[in-house]
Amino acid sequence: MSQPATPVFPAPAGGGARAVPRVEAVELVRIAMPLVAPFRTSFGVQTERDVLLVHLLGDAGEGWGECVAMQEPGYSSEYTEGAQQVIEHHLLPRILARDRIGAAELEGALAPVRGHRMAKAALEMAWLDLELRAAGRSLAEYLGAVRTEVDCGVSVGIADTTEELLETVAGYLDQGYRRIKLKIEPGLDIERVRAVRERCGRQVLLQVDANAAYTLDDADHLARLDEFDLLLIEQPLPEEQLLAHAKLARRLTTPICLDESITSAAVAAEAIEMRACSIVNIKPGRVGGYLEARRIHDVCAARGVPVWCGGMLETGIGRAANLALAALPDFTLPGDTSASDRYFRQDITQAFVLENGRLRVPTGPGLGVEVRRDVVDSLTTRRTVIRRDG
Ligand code: NPQ
Ligand code: MG
Repeated sequence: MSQPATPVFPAPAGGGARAVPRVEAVELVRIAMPLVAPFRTSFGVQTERDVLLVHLLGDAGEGWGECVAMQEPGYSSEYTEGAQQVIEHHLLPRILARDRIGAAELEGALAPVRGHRMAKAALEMAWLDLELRAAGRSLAEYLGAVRTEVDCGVSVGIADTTEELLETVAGYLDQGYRRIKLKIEPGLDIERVRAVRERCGRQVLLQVDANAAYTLDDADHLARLDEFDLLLIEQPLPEEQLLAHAKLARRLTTPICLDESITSAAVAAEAIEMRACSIVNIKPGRVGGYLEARRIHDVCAARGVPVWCGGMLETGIGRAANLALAALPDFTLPGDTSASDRYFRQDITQAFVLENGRLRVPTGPGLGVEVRRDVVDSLTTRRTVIRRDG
C-alpha cells in the first residue's frame, strides 16, 4: 500500500533511460552553528549545533543535504563524526562505483550497510535536491504535498526554574506558535506541566517529550499527567521497548507518540498493530530519508494514525525539506518545524519566518532554498572533498 519510490527521471515510454545527473565530486562540510540559547533535554544540554553538510557537484548542477546526527550519541546511537566516517568509507564508495544513480535507487545500493540511517538520509536529501533541481521540480510536489503552508509548534527545553519556563512559553505563544512541546525528565515533569497548563489555559495545544527517560515502573507517576489534557506524551520509554510502550498505553489516557522507536515503515506498522503508540513523530533523518518517511506516512494514514514532523535543529536545508514532507495529507498535527530564529541567529539559507503560526512550504526546484556559501564558509570547521576515482 505504500507508494513506490518513483524515479525523478522516469524512463520514457519509447525506451532508453533518461539521464539522471552524474555526480563528479562530493564535498563534506562540517559547520558549527551557535544556538540562540542552550537546549536542555533529558539526555543533555546543547549550546552549539555540529552539522555535517553534503554538497554534490554534478554535471547538471549541485545538490545539498544535511545530516541530523548530533555531536554526541545521546538521542540515538548515531553521531556526527561516525556519520561522516560511514559516508566516506562505506556509503559513498558504493554509490560512486555506479556511473549515474537516481535518488530512488540509493536505498538498494546502500542496503548492504546496516543501520546508519541518518548518514544515508543525508545522502538521499542531497541526491533528491540535485535531481529535482535538474528536473525543475520541487520536493513538495514530488512527495505529494497537499498544503502550501504548515502549522508550526515549538519544542521547549528543560528550564532551570518554573518561572523561567513560563516566560519562555509565553514568548513563543506571543510569536504565534500553534502548539507547545515541553521536554520533561523524572522530577521535572508533573509540576512543570501543571504550571504551564494553569498559566496558558486549556485551549493551548500542549504535549511533552521524555526522550526515553522513564521505565515501565514509572507508569503510575506518568498517569498523573493525564489530568492536564495533553495532546500526547512522546517517547516515554527506551527505543527498543515497543511492548513496554503497549503496556504503558493501557495505563494512561494521554496518547503515546513514538519518536526514537520508529526507525522504519515496518517498525511503524508493528508498533501500531501492537498498540504501542497511537500517534507517530516522523523524522526523515531517523528513518533513512524522505522516501522511507513518506512510506511511514502512508502506513500511518492507512491505519488512521495521525503523524507530525519532528525536528533535529536543522539548518535551512533540512528545515526546507521537512516543510515539504509536512505538507502531506496525514500530517494533521503541528510539528517541530519551527522558524529559523528558534535556534539560530544566522541561518545558512534564507531564514524561515513564522507567519500567523505557519511556515510556507518552499516551491522552488529541489529543496527550494539557496545556500549562502559565505555564511557556510564562515562557520566551517572541516572540509573534505571526495572525487570520483580518488
Ligand atoms: C526530539 N528534537 O524530538 C528532538 C531531540 C533533539 C526539537 O525536540 C541538537 C541537535 C540538540 C539535535 C536536542 C526536538 C538536539 C537535537 C534534542 C535533537 O526528541
Ligand atoms: Mg522526540
